[in-house]
Amino acid sequence: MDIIAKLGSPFSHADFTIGVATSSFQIEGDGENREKSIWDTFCDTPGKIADNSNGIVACEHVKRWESDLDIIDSLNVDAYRFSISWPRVIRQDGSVNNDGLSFYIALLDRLNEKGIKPYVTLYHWDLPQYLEDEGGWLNRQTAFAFEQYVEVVVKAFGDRVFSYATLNEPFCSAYLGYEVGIHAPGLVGKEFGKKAIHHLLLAHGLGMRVLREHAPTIESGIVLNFTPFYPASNDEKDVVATKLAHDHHNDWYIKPLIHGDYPELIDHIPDHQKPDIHQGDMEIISASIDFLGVNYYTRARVQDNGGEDPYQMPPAEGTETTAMGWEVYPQGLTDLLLQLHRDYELPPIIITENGLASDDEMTSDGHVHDIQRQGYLNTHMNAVAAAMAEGVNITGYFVWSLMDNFEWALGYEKRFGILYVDYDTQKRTLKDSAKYLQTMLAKRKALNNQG
Ligand code: IFM
Repeated sequence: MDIIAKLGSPFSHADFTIGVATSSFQIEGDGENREKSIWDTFCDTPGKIADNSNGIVACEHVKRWESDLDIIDSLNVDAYRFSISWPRVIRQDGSVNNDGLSFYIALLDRLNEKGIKPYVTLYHWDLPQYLEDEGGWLNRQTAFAFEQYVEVVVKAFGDRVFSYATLNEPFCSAYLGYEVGIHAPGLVGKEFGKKAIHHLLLAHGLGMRVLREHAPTIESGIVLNFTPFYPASNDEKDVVATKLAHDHHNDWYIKPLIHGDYPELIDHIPDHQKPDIHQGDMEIISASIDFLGVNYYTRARVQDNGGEDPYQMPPAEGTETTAMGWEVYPQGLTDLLLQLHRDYELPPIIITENGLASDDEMTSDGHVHDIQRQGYLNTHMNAVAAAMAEGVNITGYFVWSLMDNFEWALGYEKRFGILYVDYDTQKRTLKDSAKYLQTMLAKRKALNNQG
């Protein structure tokens, strides 16, 4: 039975928010009318993007936003989560790009007219290149530049926004971008990741201060991605390695926000890898948030590796995987939510991203039968409901993604959308998963109108 339509399921209640999500660089295009971001530079660097593509055109969302919003409306969702492009709003000389702001204001106004709640993310990885030229997230000043940018945006948007997230997945910005280098700006070195994350978290805290001052009635928080880790065997070494992976990849990001300190591990990492923590930083970072956004895709198994890199994560074998090679493991989402609930006293949780990439193809009669995605969404919504039944306070669920888009270092080869995008014509087609969601949400509306 489909979770949304099931009577008594938390997903059937009108006050549980169900939405779809995107981000600026991945869909907007219109690259000529904004400053360059670190992703433009990364795309221009040979060998960084699998299909040598870039975000200059992407899904032409800036051009097509009105028809895109009509499609969102037709899906019967409660909310649309999208991000603001910092380089579209603040120019290199520090002046405000009013055309950029106007684009978002028109989008927000239309969403409100349609009764779709706008969930705005202020930073989804597209740092202005002019800030990277000054050191990017390795430069403490970038956090203060973020604070100023947030003030401009929040004042301009007024009460049009339902929910603000400061950052999306700072793990990816810091670790993938500044430690292993597979994301922009592409730096490699253990000495960078933890310094970058400290400045990102500081930016979050400073951004929260601005939000509290200028948007005190709008719910505000942050979005983190998590991977639940499981030992690859019962061997004590694998169990220890699993805890280490959890500390590095999960706790390093949430503990400072909730407890105001980094995991104990910080005492054991070499000095040159440690973040530069100033007095008062941890108080700023750990100021209260109204919600925690949780992004979940898959789990990982961990094996002790003996050497300098103390653990490794063998690829999934013999289980269902997605086009990303990620294991389909809905139980991991329940386990993760229960673990977070046990380990921290948290504000309400919103599942801000969940979904999968599949090798979708359009049939000759114009359909996209993305069966795996339908199953994935249903089992993962059930996994959320299972955690709620155990007492975890979860108030919403967003599908990643509304439409196929630029999947970062993998370019346009991986399709995460519930809308199929033909990149030659920019035509959007509802995949079967979108129709499935649309029908379920229509039933839900009917159910709630009866009640
Ligand atoms: O496409 C990304 C998104 O930008 C951030 N979260 C994970 C998604 C899938 O990789």
